[in-house]
Amino acid sequence: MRKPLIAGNWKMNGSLALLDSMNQTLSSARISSSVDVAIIPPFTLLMQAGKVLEGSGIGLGAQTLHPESSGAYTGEVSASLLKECGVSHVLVGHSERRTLFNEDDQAVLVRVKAALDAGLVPILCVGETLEEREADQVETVVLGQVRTVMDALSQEQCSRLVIAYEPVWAIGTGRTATPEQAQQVHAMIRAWLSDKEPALGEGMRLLYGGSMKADNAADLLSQPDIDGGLIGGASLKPDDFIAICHAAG
Ligand code: 3PY
Repeated sequence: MRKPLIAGNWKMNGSLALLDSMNQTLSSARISSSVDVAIIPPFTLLMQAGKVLEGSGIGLGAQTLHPESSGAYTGEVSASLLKECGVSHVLVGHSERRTLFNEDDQAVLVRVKAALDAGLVPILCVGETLEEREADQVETVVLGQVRTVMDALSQEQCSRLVIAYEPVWAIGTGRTATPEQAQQVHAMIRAWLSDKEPALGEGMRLLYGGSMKADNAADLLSQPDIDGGLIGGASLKPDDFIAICHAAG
């Protein structure tokens, strides 16, 4: 059985005040122990988040990392610096990083490797644009993104990854994939993983991301190959985020 993971990607949003209210809401929410929960705030909140969440069982994620462990990379943050804040997870290859910051598959791969080397759990984000979907290229694009990373890793490394399928056309647009559309792509990714190694297909958590909200979470999460969610806007509203966590468990 795969334990669902609900992770809230705050993007360039949030504040110390939101961190406090999220922490209070999460700690009084009685979230089932059968669900893993993580919040992914901006870099500047990580140190404080690490302190506030210590011992709570809530995971802490970062939104990206630099592949080198240290050096003259003004403005960048390495895996070891993230770990000092108490970070356990890191997003890699979010579509906003791929498009706005020109991170191609190779840039994604080196970041996944750096995260794994440091003992962080990379959440590898993959997904197609609307044009690619309309041109019938979902399989080529999504499996291409998965393959570039997975084929360059050992089986043990692959087993430490989480994959998030986030159709680009559903990110920040309010449009959501239907449960059937999402399930279809998740099943395709899982079939590819199983083909590579049955235990990988069986064990890997595949999250859905792209406008998952309190009112559509239950339907998406009830799909057999959807093992959680990477939540955008709704993760900034403590009550909505908790409702999604409850829907997962
Ligand atoms: C969204 O739902 O908008 C996301 O990008 C989650 O990462």
